[in-house]
Amino acid sequence: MAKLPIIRIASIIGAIVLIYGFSVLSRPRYVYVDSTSNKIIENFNPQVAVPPAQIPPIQVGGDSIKDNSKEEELANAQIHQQQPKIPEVASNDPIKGDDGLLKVPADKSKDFIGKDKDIKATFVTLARNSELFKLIESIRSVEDRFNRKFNYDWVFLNDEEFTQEFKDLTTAICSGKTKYGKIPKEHWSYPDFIDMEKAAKARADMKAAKIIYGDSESYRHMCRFESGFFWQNPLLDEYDWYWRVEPEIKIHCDLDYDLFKFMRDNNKKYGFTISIHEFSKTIPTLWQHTKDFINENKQYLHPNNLLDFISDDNGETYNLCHFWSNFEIADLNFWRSQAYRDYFNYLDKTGGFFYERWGDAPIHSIAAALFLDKNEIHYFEDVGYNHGVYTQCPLNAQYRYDHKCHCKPESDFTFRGYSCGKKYYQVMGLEKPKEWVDFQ
Ligand SMILES: Nc1nc2c(ncn2[C@@H]2O[C@H](COP(=O)(O)OP(=O)(O)O)[C@@H](O)[C@H]2O)c(=O)[nH]1
Ligand SMILES: [Mg+2]
Repeated sequence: MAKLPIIRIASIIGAIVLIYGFSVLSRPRYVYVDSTSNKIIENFNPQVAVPPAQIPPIQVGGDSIKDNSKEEELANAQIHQQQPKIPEVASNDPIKGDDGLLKVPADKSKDFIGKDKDIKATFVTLARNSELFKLIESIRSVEDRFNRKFNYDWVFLNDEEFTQEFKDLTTAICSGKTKYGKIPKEHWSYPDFIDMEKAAKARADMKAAKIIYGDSESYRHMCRFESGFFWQNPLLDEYDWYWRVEPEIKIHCDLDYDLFKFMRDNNKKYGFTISIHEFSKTIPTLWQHTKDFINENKQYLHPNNLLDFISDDNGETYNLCHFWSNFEIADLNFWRSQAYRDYFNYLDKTGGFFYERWGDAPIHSIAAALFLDKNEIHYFEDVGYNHGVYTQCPLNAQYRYDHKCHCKPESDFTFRGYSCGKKYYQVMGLEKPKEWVDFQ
């Protein structure tokens, strides 16, 4: 009679042992490959090796300017707490400390260098509320590849009020301070000297001619704003440098150095990633007006200018080459200069933003090419950048591996027909990357 409970207990214990054994055997096995050495780390335990970060909750909403100096302080404290003694080692072997945990190899320490406090720089984005989710991906890309290491501020501008959702989400994702500005009416409307009928007719004609954005009024306000007013916005007053970011852009490679510091230390004033030809039908009279302006203001033409990049006949005609302005890293003080102010005001008075469809890219580029020393212009060949159908992808394979680029070299536009990359290399006397012949 006593046998039955014993058998019952034994079979329950047996079942428990079986279930436990099965669960141990069926547990997922982690295979950890150290990203620096590419070696498999035996017996890696992710729960021990990667302590979860104690991220303080981010307060969003409320003020249109986020003051996250406290967050910066906390983040710095965490970084130093988590990476207290980064061992200086030359070997590629995975490093284990006394506690047996993996340590960050020495060359990774540059991930935490932080920004130079003397550099007054910000990102700047003009966007509509409706573009929030396309923009978020762009910001994520810029933050992951660059700004999480530097925490520069971000200024957002819009011709309408930003929604709370826009402010909350962008503030949550940006590592620096975020600021939001509504563009004043006088920066985004028709000036009183514009003949509205003439402008409407121009739009109708350009629509009939199937010119891209030919009938758009908002696109024209946008181009005029980006040419003459974004740098006048009070939110940018405290900065010397900006990096322009638009929705639907990607950064393809890790940027392990401070691009703003590079600009400052190397005396650069305008940086770009892609150059391209403009649609001539959008700017029929822009070059003539530019020549007229220069004739009246010869003092602004820099003796060591880059005219040969934008003209093949020493200034007689414009060859349509320009820097693609959806990516720009530049010195705000260049746009604030008398030369550029006078040039913009001169162009604006002609009405060409509305009677034609002048883009801010050719205007910025012509000004940079004529008023700057050509050595003050910098081609960022190492960024890896995409907007729409055009991509810059570093052609050197070792560079791409070292910087974890995720672009296909076949997609690189730099040396293709419609690009102005070849022209730029030639005019600057630069040596093209040796791989270029395979990607033209
Ligand atoms: N707030 C606002 N931003 C605009 C407007 N039109 C264009 N933009 C922004 O201006 C930039 C260029 O516009 P986009 O449509 O991308 O022009 P594309 O790149 O030349 O095709 C982007 O950052 C847009 O978000 C507008 O009407 N209002
Ligand atoms: Mg765009």
